[in-house]
Amino acid sequence: MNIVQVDYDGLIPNNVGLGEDVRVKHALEKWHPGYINWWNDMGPEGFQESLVYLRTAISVDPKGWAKFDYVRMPEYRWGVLLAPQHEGRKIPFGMHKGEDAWQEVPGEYRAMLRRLVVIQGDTEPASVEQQRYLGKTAPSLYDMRNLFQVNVEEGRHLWAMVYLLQKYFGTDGREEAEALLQRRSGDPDTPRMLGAFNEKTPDWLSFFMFTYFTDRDGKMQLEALAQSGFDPLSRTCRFMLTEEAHHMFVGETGITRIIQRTCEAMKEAGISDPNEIEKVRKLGVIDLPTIQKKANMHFSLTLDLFGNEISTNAANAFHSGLKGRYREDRLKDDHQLEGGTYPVLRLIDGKIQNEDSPALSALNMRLRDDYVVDCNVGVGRWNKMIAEHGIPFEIKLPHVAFHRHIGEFTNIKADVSGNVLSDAEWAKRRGEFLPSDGDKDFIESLMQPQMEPGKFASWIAPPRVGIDNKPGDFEYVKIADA
Ligand code: BYC
Ligand code: FE
Ligand code: FE
Repeated sequence: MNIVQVDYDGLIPNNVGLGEDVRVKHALEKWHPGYINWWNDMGPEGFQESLVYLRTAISVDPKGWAKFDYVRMPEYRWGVLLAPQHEGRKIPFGMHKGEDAWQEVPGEYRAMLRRLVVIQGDTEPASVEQQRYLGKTAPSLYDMRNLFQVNVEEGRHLWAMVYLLQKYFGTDGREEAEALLQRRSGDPDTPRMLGAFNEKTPDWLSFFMFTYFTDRDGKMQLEALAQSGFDPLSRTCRFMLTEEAHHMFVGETGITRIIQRTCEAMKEAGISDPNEIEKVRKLGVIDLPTIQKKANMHFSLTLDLFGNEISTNAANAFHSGLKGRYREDRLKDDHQLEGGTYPVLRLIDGKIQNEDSPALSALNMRLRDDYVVDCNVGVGRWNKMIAEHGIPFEIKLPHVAFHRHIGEFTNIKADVSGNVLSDAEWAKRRGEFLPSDGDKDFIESLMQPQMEPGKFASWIAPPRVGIDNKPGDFEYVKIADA
């Protein structure tokens, strides 16, 4: 292991020896003002002057890498932090398996590698842009702080990718780094690269669904890139994953707390039928069927982020040693997949059925399957919470053919169980599966800010424990007058 020490003296905290790397240091210092401008324009609106109780990465030691303190977000110390290098690391998969991991960009794969880094980098600021208005409707200071924590860390993830571009990709890397600050989520002329990152995150239920489902795609993709034979990419993703865990914690516990509040309110009011939607809504909580519809929406949008089920890009990225499988290092096979097959759900003669496909071409599908398994863990916990309140309702992830815009099922309409519907049936039943205008209006009506320390909006239960073990009435954000 080397360079674990983080240098905190310069403009850019880092453990990559920027002090001695004058070229990259200058390139990043030149990029920095544009980043701050982007943050001020597109980051959390209305709270840039407020003091937020944030964790900042100050080390890459898994046991104690963060410190908590009040910070104004624009003054957050975004740093470049790589997990420690493993001496003698080998490329773990693909045609170069067993060769020394690359410390420089392998020339023949330069374009492919740059594309992966740029796509990863693009999602990070996109999510900040999507979430920029949510501070104004935060259900508590605790939740507001968590939102801002996620936002500054996504900002740091952008730094992580920009470092790779500036250090390893010369002029075109510099241009890509610039372009990452120019694209805007949802902009018709200069949109972000992947579909889900151009959608709106209009309310806090969406925010928690996004951090549960979409940040989890982040986890899966980062896990796959952490296996990369290009060692700097592997190391940067490994460290990003330690931050990512908190994002999914925010999502999972956020939904749990919403469900808890709904169930408690139903019980107090003596309502046991989850379909008594109007009665439940009168209690100022979100009915379970609406939570299900939001889950359907965010799950299906996120599945699109895995790309096509059958993908030559994915095969090439694996074959050349750039992007591995989920936890490649724990899998027991030849790590080359030349002859193997993998079952892929496809649309064959209008029917959804499994077909064995060459394993290399099916890697997007495989990662997506691993993702669905991971998603179901939290769903199980939500259902346990519902069952404990004696309410007959289960949250279920919709079928993977439901509401898709990328891949095999783009051109069909399926219901949440995977039955193919005619366009007319779909149009009639859409509101059963996805939030209707009425549902959206109702949720919006609940989005009243609660900014008193220790208080929570009507529709969400307090967390079990505070951040950094702070007491319930801790002032996580000291709101500055606008
Ligand atoms: N939207 O061969 P295919 C995160 C394009 S999230 C638009 O199947 P591939 C985060 C595709 O680009 C993780 N276009 O694609 C979460 C290709 O276009 P070209 C982000 C799409 O490459 C929350 C064409 O369709 N990281 O970190 O196998 C908050 C053919 O497709 C989409 C990564 O994704 C789409 N959804 O798979 C903050 C890792 N899907 O090149 C952050 C890096 C496909 O032919 N990315 N297309 O013009 C990759 O590994 C892959 O690019 C993808 C796509 C998995 C995304
Ligand atoms: Fe991220
Ligand atoms: Fe994240």
